[in-house]
Formats: sequence, structure tokens, C-alpha cells
Amino acid sequence: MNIAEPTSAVQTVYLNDYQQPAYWIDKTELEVDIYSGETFVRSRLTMRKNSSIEGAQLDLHGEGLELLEIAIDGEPLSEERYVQGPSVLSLTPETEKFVLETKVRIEPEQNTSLEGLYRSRTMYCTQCEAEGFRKITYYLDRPDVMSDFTTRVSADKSRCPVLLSNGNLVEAGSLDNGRHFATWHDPHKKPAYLFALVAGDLAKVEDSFTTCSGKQVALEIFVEEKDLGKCDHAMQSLKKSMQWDEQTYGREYDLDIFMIVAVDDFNMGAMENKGLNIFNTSCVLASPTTTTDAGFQRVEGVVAHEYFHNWSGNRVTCRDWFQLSLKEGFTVYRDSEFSADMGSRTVKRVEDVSLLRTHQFAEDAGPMAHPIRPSSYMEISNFYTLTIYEKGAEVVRMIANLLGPELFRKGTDLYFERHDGQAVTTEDFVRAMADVSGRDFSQFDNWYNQAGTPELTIVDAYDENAREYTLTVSQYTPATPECAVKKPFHIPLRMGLIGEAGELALTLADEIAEDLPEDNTDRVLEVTQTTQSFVFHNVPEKPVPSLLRNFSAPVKLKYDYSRDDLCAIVMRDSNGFTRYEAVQSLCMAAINDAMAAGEGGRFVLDERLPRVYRSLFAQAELDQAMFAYMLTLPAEGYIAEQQSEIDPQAIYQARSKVKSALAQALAGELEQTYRALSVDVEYSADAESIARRSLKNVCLSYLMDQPSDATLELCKTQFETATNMTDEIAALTAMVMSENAKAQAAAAVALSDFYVKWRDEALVVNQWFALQARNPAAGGLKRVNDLLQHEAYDSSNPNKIRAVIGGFCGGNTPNFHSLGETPEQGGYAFLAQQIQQLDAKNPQIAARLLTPLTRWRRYAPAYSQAMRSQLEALLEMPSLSPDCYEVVSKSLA
Ligand code: B3K
Ligand code: ZN
Repeated sequence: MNIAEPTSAVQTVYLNDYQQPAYWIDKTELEVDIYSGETFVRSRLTMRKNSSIEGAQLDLHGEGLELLEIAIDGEPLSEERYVQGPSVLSLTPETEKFVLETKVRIEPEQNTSLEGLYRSRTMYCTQCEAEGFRKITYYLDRPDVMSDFTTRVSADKSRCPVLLSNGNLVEAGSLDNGRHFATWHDPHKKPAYLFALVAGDLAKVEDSFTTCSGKQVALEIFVEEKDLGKCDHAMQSLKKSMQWDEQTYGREYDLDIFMIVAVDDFNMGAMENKGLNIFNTSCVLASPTTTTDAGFQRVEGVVAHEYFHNWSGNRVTCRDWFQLSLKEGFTVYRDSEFSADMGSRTVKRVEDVSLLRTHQFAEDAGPMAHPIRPSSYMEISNFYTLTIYEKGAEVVRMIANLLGPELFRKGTDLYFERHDGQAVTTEDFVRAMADVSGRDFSQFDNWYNQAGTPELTIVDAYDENAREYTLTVSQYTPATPECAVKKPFHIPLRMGLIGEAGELALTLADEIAEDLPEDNTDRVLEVTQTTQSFVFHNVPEKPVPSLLRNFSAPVKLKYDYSRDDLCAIVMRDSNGFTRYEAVQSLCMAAINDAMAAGEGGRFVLDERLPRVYRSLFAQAELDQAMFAYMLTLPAEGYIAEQQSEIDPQAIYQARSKVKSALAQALAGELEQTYRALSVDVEYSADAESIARRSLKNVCLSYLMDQPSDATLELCKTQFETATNMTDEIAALTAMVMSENAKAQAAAAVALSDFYVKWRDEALVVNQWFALQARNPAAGGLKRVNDLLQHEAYDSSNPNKIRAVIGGFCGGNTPNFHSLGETPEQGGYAFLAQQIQQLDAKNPQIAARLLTPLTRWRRYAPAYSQAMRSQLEALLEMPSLSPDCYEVVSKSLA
């Protein structure tokens, strides 16, 4: 089809076009004067020509700025000296070194994009990554321009008693008319995307940390007064992160103060601005009565992630936005290892892999697929993706595993030392790893520049006479928009072989058994060719292969396991991850059986699955969190990824059938376990307590599938007497998600009681919104529309939008995928209407919400056509933002 360009043509940016900037900005001095309704920004930029670039034209970025003054070296510029476009201000300075001064007027109160300087409730705050700084002042808003920032903020003293920016406070004082100011200086040169400013009426919690070299760092968390009691977990998480980064990576903090500010209206989780992190309240506030265990874990993970950016992102930053995964992939890897060290390593691995396989694999198979280092984009905000973050982390993890812990640490030391204070590329990162190890990463580089999830097909053969076992591994990566034919990847395949009595020793063809370590049952095979065989010698019996242990590479594994093989792995494999995987595969087999039986068909649960579960219930030593995950059926998104053509309703039905069948088959064990774990102890967010609650609540969700009156009472009692949010909302969720009529009736009452109880806690109300949005009962579209009209809904708050619209479209299959009788009805039309309204206000959020529609090609025809027609209608909109234009046009291309 022909795709119309929107009125202001959206430009594509290419990695190959990268050029250094024509000018550097050595010093940036800002004066930000905040008044009610308008803010004035004065900037003084000490600039210098970059001699390696020809041409003297200076193109400054600027969007939505009202230019009031402009001068070079104190001389005002006449209008013919500069050209002002909608997003660029061009001029040609006459000297190589000069000071450019501008004064602009902006209106933070009117800024609904939540990018640049904006107002959220009682405070002013900024979000500059990736390209928000240009909404504050004229600048070279690109990450390779690093500058020394001094920021003077002034505002009304009573409305904004707290004035913050990056670095250290150098001066503060009173001004006329009830105003005051504060001046901050950041001694570390940084790109504009790390700039931050906060002004508001905030209270703070203080603590301190002594670094490994004995330096005292003040730690401050700023929140609204009412939230002061919810900062302890974030503060503890921050201190643990600081210590972990010293111990694990030798990275010490480098300013006298580290601040976190919590904001209600924020497009994502948090932002790593130098010395002044700004957080979504949902990622910093935590208390047992209002926050679930998952919420506590998220706070710990996000605090750590942002803190770790101080080195992986801030001290060493990205040359351009194509390198985003340089900081994000590495930092996700770092925070994931931190969480693994704080809790259970295998559990954390299972969580990360589930996220990757459910959501990143789908992205990699859709129209927005891109390599972790993309080669082009229209709107960089669309590239803060699971691919950049999670697959990026998997690629770093593969490097770390190939090198081993000592060499990897040497590699990161070299990387930080070599590039401290620089803006670099993913190649620089890999080069440091190659230099310390002597390894050749040239083929490995394909992970950086090819999109798509490789499929690893493995067949085996056992030769009894020769006692030889052969694994033949083939890789194939489906075409993605940027590249049809893929070069083979370098894939580390961690494996073992399971025999009747346990694991077998591994001796490859060219090895001598005596030379191998004593414990020789675990191995990483390096797959580099399209098809490759690995022959093991001295194999006494036909083994069951344990493949892709710990998910050693982000690939789809295809090996034709029988259900008996899977049972053998569950019972005998030493690798916790592979055991979990085997249980999931048994579940998938059952779900496939249910799907094959069809909607009205008779489905009989293969008895091996409940048998495996029974034996797991009996294993006292099994980690409860792991068992809870094993008991959780594969997510619908994961199941969908296994289908050649997605029928979402069939997937939902099949999954529900398997759940009901298991609930029946395991009724006794589930109830016994639920009761045994229902102990009344004080809340603690340690791994063991979280594990206990999670296993208990998984059992409850099964028990509530078709509950007896007594079970329903148990659930209601848990809801009414719970002393922590995890148990309270788990009981409520079990009622809401049950298809049983009595449970639904109880849910209606409980939902309204819950709102009355928690109406003043915005973050709890968000969970309440999200849960109702996911309610699978018929009539979901009406319910979701009612939620949008609810007194607590706020259409400019991203958390609420995500809870209601995101919850409905991403977590309510029966209703979102209901087609309606005309194209104007049904879930897809609902989403398109919401996007239309949101796009004008907050394009970043609107573009994100589009995700479910972008996958239209993967669906069965009726769904697919209905999704597509909504996308086509959106493309017709006259004023579609570049953000949505990119996603919609690429989806239809
Ligand atoms: N670096 C930020 C994300 C910024 C997103 C801008 N649209 C948070 C993080 O990854 O730590
Ligand atoms: Zn990050």
C-alpha cells in the first residue's frame, strides 16, 4: 500500500550518517526562573568549533521555545543573522570560540508530553532523555556533546521551597518578591539528556553512605510529605546497590550527594540524571500495606538500575542514540545480577527469561523488530524497547559467560578506564572484552546488528555400539524488516546429558577424559555454523539432553522432547532453570492438547503433568518461589509465540481448561499447601517470605477456579484479614479472575470495599484499576469505559493510562479480542480511539499503547483484518505524531 507522509514529513535518521557535531559546548550556564504559568530560561553556552568538521553553520535544537533574546559574545544578533525553524535554530558564528546567550520563554504547565520541563501535581520537574532538553532551551541536544553544567533555579519560596539540579549545591539565597534561588554545579561533564531540575514543595528522607575510599555521600529521597513513610525500602536498596557496585565492579560513587525525587506523572519507571535521579512514584514508594511483593522487588531493581547507570551510562555514555543498548543492555545485566545476588539466582533467571520470551520475542517477530544496535529510526522514543533493554542484557550476559567472571571483570575495568568521560559505541564495549580475553568477537557482532530470534533446532542420535552420542544443531533466523537473510550467530549452548541414574560425564570427540575436570557434567558448546554436530564419546546409555541450561542464549530451542523425557529432566536434572523449563514444556503440551480438542471438544489432561506436580509438592527442599513459577501456566503471550497463526480466544480457552483440570487433579495438594503456608507473621520483603506468599497465592488462584463455598470463604477471609497488600490483592485477584458465578459476585463486593479503603492511595488505586481492566468476564468493554469515567481516573497520568488501557489491551484476551459487530465496535476500535485522543497530549505513551495492534499479521484472519483496519484509520489521521506515525506506518508496510 501507499503510505501518506504526514503533513510535516517524519525524517528517518541513519547510523551511517553519523558525524561529529560542528561545535562543542565546553560550559553550560543556565538560569531557570519559574513563575506561575511561564518559565524563563537564560542560557550561556561557551562554545568551540570542532576543527574536524567542515563548515561553520551551527544548528541548535529547540522545540516549542519562544525566543526572547539571542547574543554572541554579548552582542545581540539581528534577525537576519539566524534562521528559526520549528525544531532548529541556525546561525553562522564568525569566530571559532564564542559565548552564545539565549533567553527563551516556555510553559511547563501546558506541557502534557512529560518531556522537557513540566509540572506534575505540586512540582516542576524535567525529563530530558532522549531529546527533551531541546524543549527547555536551544542546545546541541545530542549525547556526544558533553558539557560542564551550572544551573541557577529560582522560584516562589512558599510554592517551591525545594530547588534542585545536578551535582553539588554551590549557593542559595533569598530574592525579592518572596522568591529564592539555588545554584548547582555538576563537576562531571555530561550530555544534556542527563540534565535535571526539580522545584516544588517536597519533604525528604536522609541517610548517608561511606564509600570504599572513605568518602561520605549524603543520600536524599524527596517525596510529597504524605509519602515520607514509604521511602525506607528505596533507601535500603540504594545503599545495597552502592555497596554491590563497589564490590562487584569496583565502581565508587563520585559526588557528595545522591538524590532521588518521586514524581506521580512520569512516562516510564525512572531516569538516571547525574546525581538527581527522578523516579515514577511507583518505582520508589513502598510499604507493606500498600505495595505488593512484586512492587517491593521492582523498587529494589529500579533503584539499583538507575544507580548503576552512574557508571554505565553517565561516566561512560553513548555516542549517539543507536548505541542506546550500550548503556541499557549493560545496566539491565548489572541490575539483574544484583537482584540475583540479593534473592535467588534461579528465580531471577526464570523471571527475566519469561519477560524476554513473552514480550521481546514477539517484538522480534513483528514489524518493529530491530537489532540491539538499530541502524535507523524515525523517533528515538520508540526504541526504548525490550529488545534494547532485555535482549541487550542477554547479549552482555553471553559475553560475561563466554569470558568467565575474572576476565569479564577485567573487561569492564578496561572499558570504564579507557572511556571514562567519553561518549562511545557498542564496538568500544566489545573491543574491551576482546582485548582482555584475546577472543575474536567478529561473528559475535551479529548479535548487535541483526534482529530476529534465532531458532535452534537440535536432533540427536545414539550409537550403542560405539557408545557415541551426537547432537546436531542447526540455526535459522526468520527474516525481519531490516534484513531478509541472516548470517549465523555465535550461540553459546550450555548443556548436560541425563542418564537413568543421574548426569553423565561429557567427553567430546577431540578430548581425553583424564584431562577434564572431575565434575564434568556441564558444558558450553559454541555453535557458530548453520549446521554443526557435537559428538560425545564414552556415553554408556542413550541420554536425555538437558539443553540451553540457564537459557544460555536468547534463542528458540526446538528439540523434540517426549513427555517422558521432560519428566526425566524435572526429576533428575541438576540445573534448576532446565527443570523449570521442562515443567513449562509439559504444560505447553497439555495446552496444545486442549487446543487440539477445540472449544466444545473433550479434553483429557495427560496424567504425567499432575504426577510431576504431585512429586514436586512432596519435595520439601524445593525453593517455594521456583515451585510457584513451575505451577504457573505459560503466559498467553508465550503460548501465542509458539503458534504459526494466533487465535487469542482459543489460547485463552485452552489455558483455562488446563488450569481447571489441574485445579481438580491437585485439589488436595493445593489446599493442604495453601493452609500450611497461611501463617500469620509480620511482613518482611526477604526472598523466603516472598516465596512463601507467592506459592500460597498461586495455590489460592487454582483453588478459586471452581471454589466450594468453604474455599470461597477462605479467600474472602484472606482478603478481609490480610495485613499486607500482596495477600490482600492476591485474594481479590483470585475472586475477580475466577469464572465462577459466586466468586464473581464476591468480587464485586470486595472491589467496592477495596476502593473505599484505599481511595487516597494513588498507587493502590492503580492496582485496583489494572485488576478490573483485566477482568475476563463478559462485558469488559463497558466496564473499561466506565473505569475511564471513574472519579479516580486521570487521563494525563501515565500510570493510570497503563493500568486501565494497557491492562485491558494487554491482559484481557476475551474482551480486548472481541470483534464486535461493526468495525467501530470491539476492543481494537476502543484502543484506536484511545490512542487518537492520547496522541495529541502524550505521543510517547500513545505510541506504546499501539503495541498489541502492530502484531496483526500474526493473527487468524478475522482478528488480523480488524486490527489492520484500525491501523489504517489511524494512519489517515491528519496530525498523527511522529511517534505513532513510525509505529503505524511500519506495522502496515
Ligand atoms: N534511561 C531512562 C529511560 C529514558 C526513556 C526516555 N524515553 C531510564 C532507564 O533506562 O534507566
Ligand atoms: Zn536504564
